[in-house]
Amino acid sequence: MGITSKILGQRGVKQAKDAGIDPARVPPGQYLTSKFPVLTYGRVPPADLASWTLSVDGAVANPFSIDWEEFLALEQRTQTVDIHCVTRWSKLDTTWNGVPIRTLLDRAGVRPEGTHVMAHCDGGYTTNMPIEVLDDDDVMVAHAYDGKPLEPDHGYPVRLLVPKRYFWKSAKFLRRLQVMTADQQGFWELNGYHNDADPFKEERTWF
Ligand SMILES: Nc1nc2c(c(=O)[nH]1)N[C@H]1C(S)=C(S)[C@@H](COP(=O)(O)O)O[C@H]1N2
Ligand SMILES: [Mo]
Repeated sequence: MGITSKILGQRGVKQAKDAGIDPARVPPGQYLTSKFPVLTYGRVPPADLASWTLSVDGAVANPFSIDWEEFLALEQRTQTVDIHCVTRWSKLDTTWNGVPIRTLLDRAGVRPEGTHVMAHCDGGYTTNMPIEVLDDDDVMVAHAYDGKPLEPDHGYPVRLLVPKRYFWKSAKFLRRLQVMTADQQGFWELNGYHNDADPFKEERTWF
């Protein structure tokens, strides 16, 4: 852990203690914020629900593509989770509505050789993760935050939500999940961010 992390890590822990929150919820080097900072590379892509589709393809038995109505007709869930950005802010108890990832993965039927996933977004952003990171209880494709549709800046109409990883893995403007038979790196992973991105292991960058 670097010196910056030591200082900032203490800040987050102190904030948690002062607020009566379990400091173990704050990963090393993070501070707590009640704001919701925006981090988008490039412009927010325009969204058109009439032509929008979400696809799951690649190493799956039943590749599919669903439109907005079909997406909303799937099993929905509400969950409250902590999120952690590599730029050092963490936000506790954020509440999201969306479709559990397992509903989508079960429908697609991931084949045994499917080991990794690339998330593709409107605007060209990508991010990768092992299938077992995606295939988790708390991962969802979210369309609402705090009971309201996602704001354009935060990924409207849908974003991936992967709470156990730094927030760059939570792809905004999500359009496609490509199941792959080997790992490939996404946008920030190619540009120096850590492939695994576990905030509690402080996997920020690979250099
Ligand atoms: N499509 C897309 N998704 C993205 C990004 C992006 O630039 N484009 N930025 C990532 C990064 S680096 C972070 S920290 C979070 C920020 O999400 P927020 O703007 O809702 O806080 O989105 C992630 N998902
Ligand atoms: Mo980020």
